[in-house]
Amino acid sequence: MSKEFDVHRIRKDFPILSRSVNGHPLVYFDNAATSQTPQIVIDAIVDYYCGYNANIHRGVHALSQEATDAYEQARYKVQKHFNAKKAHEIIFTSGTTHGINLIANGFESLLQKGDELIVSALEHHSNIVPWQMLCERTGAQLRVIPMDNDGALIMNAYDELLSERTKLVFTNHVSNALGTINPIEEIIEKAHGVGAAVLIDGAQACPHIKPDVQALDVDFYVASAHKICGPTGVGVLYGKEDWLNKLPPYQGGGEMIAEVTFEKTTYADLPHKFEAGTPNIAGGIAFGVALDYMNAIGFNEIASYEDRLLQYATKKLQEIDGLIIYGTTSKKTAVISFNVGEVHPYDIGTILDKLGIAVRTGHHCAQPIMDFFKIPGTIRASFSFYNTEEEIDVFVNGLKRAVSMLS
Ligand code: C6P
Repeated sequence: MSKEFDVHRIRKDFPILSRSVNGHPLVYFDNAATSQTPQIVIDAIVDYYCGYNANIHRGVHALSQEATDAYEQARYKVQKHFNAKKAHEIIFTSGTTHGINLIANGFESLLQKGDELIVSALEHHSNIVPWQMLCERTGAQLRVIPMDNDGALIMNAYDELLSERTKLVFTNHVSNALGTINPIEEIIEKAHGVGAAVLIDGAQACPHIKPDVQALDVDFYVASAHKICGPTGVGVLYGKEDWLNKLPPYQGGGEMIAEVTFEKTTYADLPHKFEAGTPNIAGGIAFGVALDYMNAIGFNEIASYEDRLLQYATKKLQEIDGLIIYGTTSKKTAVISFNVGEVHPYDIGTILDKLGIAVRTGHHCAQPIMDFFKIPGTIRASFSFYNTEEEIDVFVNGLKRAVSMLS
């Protein structure tokens, strides 16, 4: 039975959506940068600090037990959401960037000169720079899967890059700058064919798609809670148990040890081996609540509603003279990156802001994509399930106004 998608009811869950900006009702189209937070998630954070704020895994007292239970319950929720086989394959991180750096650091001891790592041309800097740093330390080489003019990866070129020298392949599931959904099933299967491991950056996929890490057979999958209606400063690294056992810890400190003497330290079992220090306890608990919230709406319902917004906005934007959309594959999430004639994206973004409309302008931390299209940046409108067609009308009218002022 399909559930009714009532966007006006959903919007009431998000207190921020009723505010004004510069005298206009807020139109928030910067969801790819960070999503807004429903009251139920905000309440989970307040409840923690008001009711059972304590450090976890450490105290015998009641508050510590309650906080530990809630935090570990959140880990089960994340496990279930991503369909990980075991709860200890879920490592809480501070976000996608942290998860990628953790794995890049771990691979240092497994790589040698002449090994190759394959990255896609569609990456956010978070999934480029940590690997470049790793290559500098190990002498491994970074190879790049190119993209075409629609912003899709050229899979024949990927086939040619793969060899027995390939140790690791990493790509995003969805591009933040263009919205392209990458064929990660094929990428993973082919990488495994040459014995390479795969890390998928799910930062932009998880707001729209529910990934099944077992069905994907992916080795590592990373995401950030703040893009999935959760708080900032918390994220998830899923890793297959065998891989996580093979990799060394990332940071040393409290909680990640079994025994410490001045002569030798032994490490805790998973997941604690990768969770040194006091974590973002309220954040982890609230992340679990955010996943509950989104699952109650339903990811199929979210994806099909957002696709409707994408089609509506694309059609409306294409009516504007000189507007070029970057990222035109049929498989994309609700992200539209564009420019209008020679007008600088920043100038358009500034006028839209005066009208209460939030979009992102610039290179979106994906400079190689901008270099490919030979542009300094784009205007990026990214939609969420709580946006409406009426908001798209306001945005398109504002954009027309901005363009006529600037041309
Ligand atoms: N992209 C955007 O506006 P963190 O900052 O660690 O939560 O996420 C980093 C990151 C990694 N990969 C992808 C594909 C991303 O989109 C992001 C974050 C935001 O596009 C902020 S730069």
